[in-house]
Amino acid sequence: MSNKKFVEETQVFSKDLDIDIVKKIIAFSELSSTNSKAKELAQKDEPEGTIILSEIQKSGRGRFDRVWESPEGGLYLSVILRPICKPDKTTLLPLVAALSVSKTISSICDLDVSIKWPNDVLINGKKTSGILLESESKKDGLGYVVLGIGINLNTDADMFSKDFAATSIAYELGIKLDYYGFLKKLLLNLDYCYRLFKEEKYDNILSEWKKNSDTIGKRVCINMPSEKIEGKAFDIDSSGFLMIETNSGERKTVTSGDCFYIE
Ligand code: BT5
Repeated sequence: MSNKKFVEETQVFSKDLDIDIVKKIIAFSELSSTNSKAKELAQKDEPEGTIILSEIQKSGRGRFDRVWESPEGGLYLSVILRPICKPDKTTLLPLVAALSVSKTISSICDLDVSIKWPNDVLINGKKTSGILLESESKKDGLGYVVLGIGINLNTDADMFSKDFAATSIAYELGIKLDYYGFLKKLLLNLDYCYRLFKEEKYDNILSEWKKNSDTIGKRVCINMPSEKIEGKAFDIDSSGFLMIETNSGERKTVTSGDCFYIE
């Protein structure tokens, strides 16, 4: 797929798509970042359900302003959401996205798929997908959330730099997958998981997340900008934060950071 063809094919794909969460898909052959474009549009009152899709990204972003490598073959999208919920519940939205990705991959193959807290989706222990949530709240509480999802779908494994353990679904499976077939399944899962969120079925989200994750029960090291915590991950709380029992038996709740398994 390249350039104009991608935009046209996406228009054809989205024409008869009947999925609640998808109000409109705006496709680009190239963007700096789908999250940046989605934020720009959200600030101009673009409604919930607008999805920005790009064939490649020139400056894809991860958390803490890190780079998300976004070559051809990957799936890069950002969804504009305007959730009506208590602000402290928006921390569950990255889990909603990771759960949707994990369910989608698991539904099409028999690979070892797992979510590593907070929202990395791994295949055979290597990172295949990442989630970036960016939001703006207003005094009246009605802001926006941009949920960015990057998935290494058909990306050639040699496209990634060697500094981190990445893989793609196609590499692990040994075959390339139909881009739009996968996208449709992903949007259906996102629709299902976001509906749970809108219906305040937070416990269902948390329990499904736990079923799809292998972090709980593991010994972990969490790197945060100002400190490092080591211990056993024993649960996630109602906000999706990781609960850890440190080596000295102290219980701590971690809101964000990078998680490494140490066993
Ligand atoms: C993430 O950040 O994992 C969030 C990535 C979100 C990307 C999507 S794509 C659509 C939307 N538009 C954007 O601009 N972003 C979102 P984080 O947990 O900080 O992980 C970043 C780290 O993952 C990097 O520092 C690398 O170590 C590694 N990495 C970078 N590119 C990767 C890739 N394609 N596959 C696997 N790992 C990667």
